[in-house]
Amino acid sequence: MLDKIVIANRGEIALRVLRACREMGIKTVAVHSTADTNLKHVLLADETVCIGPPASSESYLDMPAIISAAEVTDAVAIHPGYGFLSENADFAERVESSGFTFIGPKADAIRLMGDKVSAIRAMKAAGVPCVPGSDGPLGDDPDENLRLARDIGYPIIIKAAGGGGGRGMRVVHAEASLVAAITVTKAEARSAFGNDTVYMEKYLEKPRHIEFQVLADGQGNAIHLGERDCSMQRRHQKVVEEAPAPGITKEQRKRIGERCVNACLEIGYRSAGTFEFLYENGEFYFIEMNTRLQVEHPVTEMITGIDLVREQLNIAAGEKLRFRQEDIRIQGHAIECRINAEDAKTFMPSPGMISLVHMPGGPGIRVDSHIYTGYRVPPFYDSMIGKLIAHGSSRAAAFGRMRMALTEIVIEGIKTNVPLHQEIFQHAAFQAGGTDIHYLEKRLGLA
Ligand code: MV4
Repeated sequence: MLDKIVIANRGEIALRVLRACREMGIKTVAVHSTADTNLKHVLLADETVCIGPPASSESYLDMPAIISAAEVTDAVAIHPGYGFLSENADFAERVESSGFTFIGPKADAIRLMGDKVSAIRAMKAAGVPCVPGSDGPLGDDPDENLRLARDIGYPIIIKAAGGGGGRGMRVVHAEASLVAAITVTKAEARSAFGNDTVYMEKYLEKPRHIEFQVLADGQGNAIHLGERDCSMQRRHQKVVEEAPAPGITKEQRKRIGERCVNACLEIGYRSAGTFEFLYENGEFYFIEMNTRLQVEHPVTEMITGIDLVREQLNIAAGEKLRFRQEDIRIQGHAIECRINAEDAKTFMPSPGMISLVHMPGGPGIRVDSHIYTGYRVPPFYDSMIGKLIAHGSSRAAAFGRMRMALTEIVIEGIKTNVPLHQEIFQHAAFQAGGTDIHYLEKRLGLA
């Protein structure tokens, strides 16, 4: 097993990784900015290294500083968490060429999936269903692009190959605006990603966002752990996630899950990963793959009983996958609320001193959070301060527990989005299940 690892992240996910390490007897090094000396995992870690000033670009994104921290502490591996450097292929490469293990996929898999055109090409070749589209970069010939869009049928969407997660996209409803839309999206992509490659897809108007969790050991073994529904989102930020996805049958899960597993084997994937799909009219369409652990991984852990971080660490230590597909059983239903330090109505960030915390508990309740009474939420980073997760034998049971937990939770001194969650869990359409990606923004009067 790994002897000592660097946790190259902050907040709740750094604490989540530290807890898995402690349970497994792995020593931990917390690297942190000068604004983060009071983070819970920094206080708990075996060793700490301050890697720079508050700005992420000078700390959590500083590759040499993080690799140096691994060197001076004699760590053997680096866990990137999510965000920051977690999907940076150059970082993964530099970590491994410096003699450390990157707790994630190989750099070439990150690179393949980071370019959305190459990702779709690889997935299509592996038999994963994709959105009808250009099957490659758009060329410069306007007539050819017009012909392509006409064949696909309007509305279509232009996406940047270097984009993803909602950046660098433009919907086109009619032929008259196609050529200009391509020009503008290309220009934006060039300045945002340094890559003006764009591609075209059929625009799905009312899809759900359903993603499949996979685990692979890079030694010829891969499994899927079912799907999550992440449709409850605002401006590409997920608000509530659940697993399994309402209404998805065992047969659909098996069919799509097997495609994802096959794709992992085809590309030699290693570690945890997520295949993102749009789901509309009973069909799944692959859009992107995330080559990291995700924020919402706990809902999958709750319904499968598998600790995804533990498995990432085992795989990074060179062990073979400890489960076969037939070992995976989905038990009940889990929901997660992302708790943010922000105004519940305006969504303005609300950093500052937390004067009081009482976290809910009881059967089926899990809290993944680094906050404590007296903790000061710094203004420099993402506003997510924790996740509240409820598990139950059925979706209704999980909802009941979440509603209970949302009445019990106390966070004082800063504003949080708890009131928003309390409201969402009263929505009849959400209770019925299967609301699409536009539901929340419409309900909030934002769309
Ligand atoms: C789409 C789409 C409709 N049709 N692609 C946005 C984030 C990025 N991961 C892909 N996105 C979308 N791609 C086609 N062909 C609608 C979205 C989309 C979306 C997707 C998932 C979750 C939230 C979303 C919010 C707006 C648009």
